[in-house]
Amino acid sequence: MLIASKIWLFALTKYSLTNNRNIMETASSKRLETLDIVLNGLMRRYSDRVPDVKIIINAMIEAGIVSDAVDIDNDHIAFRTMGVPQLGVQSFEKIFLHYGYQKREHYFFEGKKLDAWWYSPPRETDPRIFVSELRVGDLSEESQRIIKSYTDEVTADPADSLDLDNGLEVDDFLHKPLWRTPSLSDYQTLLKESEYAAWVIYNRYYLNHFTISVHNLPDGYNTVADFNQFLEGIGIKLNTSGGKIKTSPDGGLIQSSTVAEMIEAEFANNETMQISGSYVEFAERKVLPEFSNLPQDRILRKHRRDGFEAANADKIFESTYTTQTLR
Ligand code: OOG
Ligand code: NI
Repeated sequence: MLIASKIWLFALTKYSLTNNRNIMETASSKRLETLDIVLNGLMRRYSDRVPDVKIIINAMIEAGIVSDAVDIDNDHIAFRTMGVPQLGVQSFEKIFLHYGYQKREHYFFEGKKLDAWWYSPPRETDPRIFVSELRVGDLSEESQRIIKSYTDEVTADPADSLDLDNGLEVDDFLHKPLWRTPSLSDYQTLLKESEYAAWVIYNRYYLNHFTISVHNLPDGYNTVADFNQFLEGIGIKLNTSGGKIKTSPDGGLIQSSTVAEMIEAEFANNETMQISGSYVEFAERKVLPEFSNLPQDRILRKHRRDGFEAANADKIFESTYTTQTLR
């Protein structure tokens, strides 16, 4: 009797463990499906807004570098946020943490008054995410007053009332205004002190850039130096801040980016102006020294230099700055 009930208990435990695992697997695959909806929504609107995206992808297909856009590895995507208590990274990250992203290193940009973090993805095929935040409290009284006059319209952390399991709701949230349409004069005042502040007050959570991994492309295109040549050959204007090629001190992360495209911005009272929109980035991640003996066809993402580099990033931010766009 005792033995029989023990067997029963064993069977029952085994059954419920398997069952729990199934439930957990279903929950996480549901979240990944939602993540796909969110990422696809971001990429769709971004490529509509940034003509360079289609120009580059079409030229890559035409040159036989890839046979389809889906063959391009998206190294990372980036967002910008306003560092006020109810918004900023602490709010924004809730979305992607929910889908299984993990928060990694912090970076500090003293001159630009920014903090940033990067997030590693749940799957090898998903882009890393780089999210930065303006240190609003470090700006002048006037800029703080302008920014808060907009961000104070958001009275509670909007991520808390989002249904993160509803991909379309999240997609909508990422592309809807969080505050009233800014006035042109507020935009211009912010622009004088912080180009980043001006960018976020108008562009909000629009995707700031996506990044083509060049190291997996065929020979002749698989370094940033070579890929830059290809880009300039098709008429793409590259960010020159700190030089067209930005290399991390360890030599493992090499980056370049386009200069942001101008968009026709509609400000309050029907005033319009050409302002910076988004841009495209290119990254080459070298195989780490400890994996240098691996054959080429066995090299995965985890064998390459990961993360970001503050000194590279500092210059890449300037892809939307007037020092580059008006050059
Ligand atoms: C982000 C700039 C930094 C990188 O890969 O280091 C960056 C931005 O412009 O918001 O993208
Ligand atoms: Ni980037």
